[in-house]
Amino acid sequence: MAKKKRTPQEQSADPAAQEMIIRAEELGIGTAFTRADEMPPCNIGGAGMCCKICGMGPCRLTKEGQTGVCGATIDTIQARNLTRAIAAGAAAHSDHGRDMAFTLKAAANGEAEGYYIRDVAKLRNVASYYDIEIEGRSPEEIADELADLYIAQFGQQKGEIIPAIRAPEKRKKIWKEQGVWPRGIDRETVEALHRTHVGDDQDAEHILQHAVKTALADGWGGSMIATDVSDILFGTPAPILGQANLGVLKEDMVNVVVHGHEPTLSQMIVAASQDPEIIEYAKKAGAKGVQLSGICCTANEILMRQGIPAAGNFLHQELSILTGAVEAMVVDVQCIMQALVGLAENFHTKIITTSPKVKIKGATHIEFDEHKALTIAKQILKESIDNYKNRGKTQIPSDKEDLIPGFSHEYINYMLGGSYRSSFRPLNDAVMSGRIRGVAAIVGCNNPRTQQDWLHTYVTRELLKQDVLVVETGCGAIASAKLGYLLGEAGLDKVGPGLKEVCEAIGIPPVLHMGSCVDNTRILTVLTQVVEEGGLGDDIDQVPAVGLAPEWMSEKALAIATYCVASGAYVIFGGASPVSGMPDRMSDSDIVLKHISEGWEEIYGGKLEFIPDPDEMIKATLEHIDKKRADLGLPEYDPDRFGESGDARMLELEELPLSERREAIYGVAAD
Ligand code: SF4
Ligand code: MSK
Repeated sequence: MAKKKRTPQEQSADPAAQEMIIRAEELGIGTAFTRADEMPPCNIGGAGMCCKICGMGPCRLTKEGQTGVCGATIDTIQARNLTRAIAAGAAAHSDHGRDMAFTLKAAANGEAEGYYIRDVAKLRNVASYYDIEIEGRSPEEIADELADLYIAQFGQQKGEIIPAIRAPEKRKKIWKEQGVWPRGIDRETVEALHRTHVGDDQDAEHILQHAVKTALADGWGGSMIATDVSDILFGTPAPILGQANLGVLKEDMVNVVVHGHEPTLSQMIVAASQDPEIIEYAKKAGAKGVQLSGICCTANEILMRQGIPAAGNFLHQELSILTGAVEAMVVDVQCIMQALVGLAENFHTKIITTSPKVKIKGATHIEFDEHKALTIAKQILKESIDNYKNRGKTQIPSDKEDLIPGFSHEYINYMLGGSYRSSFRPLNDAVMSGRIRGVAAIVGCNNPRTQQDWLHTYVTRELLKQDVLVVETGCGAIASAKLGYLLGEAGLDKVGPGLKEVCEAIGIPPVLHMGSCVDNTRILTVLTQVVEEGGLGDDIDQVPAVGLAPEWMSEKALAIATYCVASGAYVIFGGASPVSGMPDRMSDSDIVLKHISEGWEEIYGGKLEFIPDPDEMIKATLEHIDKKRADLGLPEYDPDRFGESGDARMLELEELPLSERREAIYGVAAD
């Protein structure tokens, strides 16, 4: 089959990315976009039909009724492959959560340089979930006990992980009945690997039941711990002005790009970059200062708390180096391409690895240690500044957009009712009246096999027109930011009439940026609070809401999807299904596909489907939302009922002569 080379416009919807893809081509440098074109995906492995878990294989099951050397059937192999991917994703999130809990412990005991309990209110709130005594105790005492409790969740052997008590009552009952309430975070991940070893669990549905348990250990365990502790140590996000895209890089400053996921070091680099000693050091090197920016979810962590600009999402990691203006890219864990080191050799950029878990051959390793974090952050910045003199020819795209990130569930609660009446009531009421048709969480990665950002932003745009309120996290949120959907009123001309009224009344953008990919737990919390508020059912599966990941690529995305489904959500992924099989050749290959959709829906009320066509994705989303509305007895969605109130109506009325205004408002002519 001839390889198809796409144009830069086909590879990315983002003009800044297109500019850098052209530059790469001119310089003869390959990127993920060109590598994706040169290497079509393997249609056997891609469809989940290859098993390589033992030395008798790899076994590729491409014929009807064929089994592996050991006799494993296609459904066993697909279930094992999917479960292993979910376990890897859950491990990545949860190990991040574990490190955050250790940092909290160190901060509580004064052993972590530069860290302290920044958000005492969140600490007290979280501690009170678990009946940790808060009255009369210092924040450090409470944090120390909370850290111990959280650290214990990872190695717990029996019982139930404790953060999951925050789920709705009905949901917890389902988990207990199904035996999927995780016992300990590490235990479920280890058991997932054990069960999928050669010669172990060989009943697809039974394997997938454990996949659910492992994913729940992530969503209601490791990830939830990561989000809680990040907020306690660095502050719960609230709206703040930021910017996104490669145009945030500065010609006259030392550009340091932080990339990965963990906020621990990046937060310290933020602090160090504002230190007079570092600014002075940069000036001596001939720069105006240090311009910090982020890629991927490290970007989201510092964007939503300090307003530090995001240079871009997953596929911007190579493109930012192609500007020639990046002195150092500092990486921690997850979603870091090995290609960065080879690419950086064409420029002066230093790739600095910092995690004890991640080294890349050819990169500079400066290991992070939370006990001397500020010292290490300054060392990294000084090395970056020293590299400024080596900068060659640069080309920084001018594209950048303003955005307002920082919609934590705490802030959403507050914004709907203010300090004294904070509640989800106005949101529930807006959904119940039909002003908001439903809610879509559009999350996840970029994938160079699709046009970067296009699928994500197309689905977002079309759902907004249908009065669907959109919440976003991860690289998807940065995609929307780059298109200007996350900026208050700027996006309101693109949304349906009812949603517009709500956004105008509350003063919010129609797309709410809720954080990094580990922060999808904030969406679980919002859904739980919506249920607790009343009027939209008594469990998450009754809420008119859908989760979408149009451009997913990571194993973490599969873990997120699975814990959302087990929490009651309908989740739609774009792109290729990792368990699709080849239906034209294998009639029995859809057992796993059916189980994660119809099977899980029967058990958990949520289902996971892979729908590559964006219009079909939108159709399925709206049908699901409308069905949930009908099941709740809510009025059928009707866009014509709204749009005649709010700011837009006020502006129209102001245009009228005074004599006509009264009639327009009250239907009664002026005397
Ligand atoms: Fe083949 Fe079975 Fe080994 Fe898998 S476990 S590689 S199907 S022999
Ligand atoms: S970084 S997991 S590409 S969202 Fe969280 Fe982005 Fe996906 Fe990585």
